[in-house]
Amino acid sequence: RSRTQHRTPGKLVRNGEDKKAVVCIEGNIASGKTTCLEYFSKTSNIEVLTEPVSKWRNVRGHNPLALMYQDPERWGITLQTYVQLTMLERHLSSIVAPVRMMERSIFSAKYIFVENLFRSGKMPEVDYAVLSEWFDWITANISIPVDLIVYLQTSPQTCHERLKQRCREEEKVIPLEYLESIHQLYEDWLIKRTSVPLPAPVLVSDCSLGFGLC
Ligand code: DCP
Repeated sequence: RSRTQHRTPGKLVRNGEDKKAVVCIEGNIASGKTTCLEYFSKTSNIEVLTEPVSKWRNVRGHNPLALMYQDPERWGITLQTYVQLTMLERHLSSIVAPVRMMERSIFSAKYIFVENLFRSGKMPEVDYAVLSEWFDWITANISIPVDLIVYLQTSPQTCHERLKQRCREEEKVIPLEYLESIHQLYEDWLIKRTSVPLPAPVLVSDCSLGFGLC
């Protein structure tokens, strides 16, 4: 097999001269992740993977993202199962540049979004248990290398303003309280570090006034 073919994350990635770095950009909905990644996509030696949100809006003609916002109790597991699959695909895809920057991760999908649905009473316990079993199996059996987490720390109010401006159809129903819950879970995970394990060191970027590099 050629070098590029057997670039299985967690194997060659860790191998001396061929080591490649994986950076996950994390942050609330509309915190500026896409703007951040667009900046880096113009530089050389960095490959950028944006979130597979277009897939979440159209899987064989269905829109699980919209369904989840309409009725989270019924469709939360549907969306999050698909998110978990598409994020895993991203993590395991061949890395072509010395540095990979990717939007979010399989970790925040579970630790932030699934957790939020469950804690807010919008996901039945059995759905949460099944998703947790899947997540635990994946992370125990598949190497998912992450070298750095960059946390775009933004106030929920700022995210809400940006959300209203960008007007994505599915997201019109998102209230400020939803963004506050997501924010709190991110803070517990990446700042207070009181909740779940950290897969990598964290770099915090204050993005309340916009993305700093612009
Ligand atoms: N989403 C979800 N569950 C996940 C991941 C995302 O319900 N596990 C939802 C939240 C948003 C949509 O998917 O409604 C898109 O997610 P992002 O916030 O990650 O993407 P944005 O485009 O909003 O990011 P940004 O504005 O920071 O670039």
